[in-house]
Amino acid sequence: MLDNLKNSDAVLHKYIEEEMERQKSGIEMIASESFVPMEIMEIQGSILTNKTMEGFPGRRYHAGHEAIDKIETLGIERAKELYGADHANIQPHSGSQANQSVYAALIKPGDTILGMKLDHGGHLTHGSSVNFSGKIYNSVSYGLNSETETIDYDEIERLAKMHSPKIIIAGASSYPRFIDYERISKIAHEAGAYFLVDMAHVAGLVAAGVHPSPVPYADVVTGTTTKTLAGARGGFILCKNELARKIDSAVFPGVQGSMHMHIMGAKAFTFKRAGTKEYREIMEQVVKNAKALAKHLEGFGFRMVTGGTDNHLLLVDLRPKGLTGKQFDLALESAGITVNKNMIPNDPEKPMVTSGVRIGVTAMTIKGAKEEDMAEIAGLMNRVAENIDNEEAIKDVKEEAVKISSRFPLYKGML
Ligand code: DSN
Repeated sequence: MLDNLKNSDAVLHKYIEEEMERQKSGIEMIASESFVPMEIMEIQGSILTNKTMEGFPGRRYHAGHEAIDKIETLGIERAKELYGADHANIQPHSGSQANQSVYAALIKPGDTILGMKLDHGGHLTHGSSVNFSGKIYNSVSYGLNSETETIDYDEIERLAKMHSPKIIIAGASSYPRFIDYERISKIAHEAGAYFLVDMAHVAGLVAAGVHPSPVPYADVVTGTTTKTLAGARGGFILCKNELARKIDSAVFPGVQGSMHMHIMGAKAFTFKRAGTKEYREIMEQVVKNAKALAKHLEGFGFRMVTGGTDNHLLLVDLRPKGLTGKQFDLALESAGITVNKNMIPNDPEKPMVTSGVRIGVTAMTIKGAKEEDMAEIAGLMNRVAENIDNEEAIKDVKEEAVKISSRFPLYKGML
């Protein structure tokens, strides 16, 4: 791998090797990460990267589009079939640009949007004040019920009546439960708002049928092919036929210029793979593993926000263990286990400290980990929590983590 680079840029090659070593030997549990199949790396590293193309199949601005049109059409048709959607746009470079395009298509600067608070599990692009979505639009936010720690649907209804938003957004980056799309859809439509679901985190689970689909209820659904879909690094948009032209022209020329053809090819493959039995079984195992990890961590005295999980991630309250997210995330990293510190609902700590961590199981499940491996990983996490300042103990945990990881080779033949 990377033999040409090794000869022409040894410094960069070394850094990539370092990262490969980390991915090989560590236990990866960042909830937005996964390991892609070799086909994705082949396509993303293919000659498709050489082609510049704008527009849509049949409406192009550059010559030489015959194969490109076929690839984009293939990806669109596969995305539509996988999710049962009327229309798909697979050009967005990321989930954020997909969301930006939806706002550009449906509303005007200054209009009101209603999304989930970032510190309750939402996303930057759902109206955060530090993001374009909170600067260009008038952003109102809903949160979680303080007792159940699940989405406060009554609050969404109250805020929708009070503020008459033009778009209501559902979807989250650190919410471990199913979302009642049907209920929010009713609230949105009664308020005269569009209903946008950003399913980036759960797109793979939805494709596999192990998570409810928002497609029947939402006017527009955005997603990424990156996270649980475990494929190309980019975004996509699904919508009803009547919004198709608005969405397409918001993506191009509204928000983006030329497409990333190597990524688009990889998206076409991602949507095909996500329809297979093999992929469905991996997603089923993802959910089993997340539930198993939650149960074992609870056994060690960690508190699961919402009491557990329905999807690929856990949000863990570390206060019963006397730790902050920052302390635990750093100590776990030293022990070869990668998670991220994360705000929990009504977190007393600052965002750079936090009282929690978010743990995802997609990446390790794709490598082949099962429930019994989750039990071992929970045990290692607890040893780190109990020995937070003990370098020797953390070194011992790292040795165990490397042993677990070595049972699940990253890519056959590459390592
Ligand atoms: N939203 C970020 C995350 O969930 O980690 C990146 O997708």
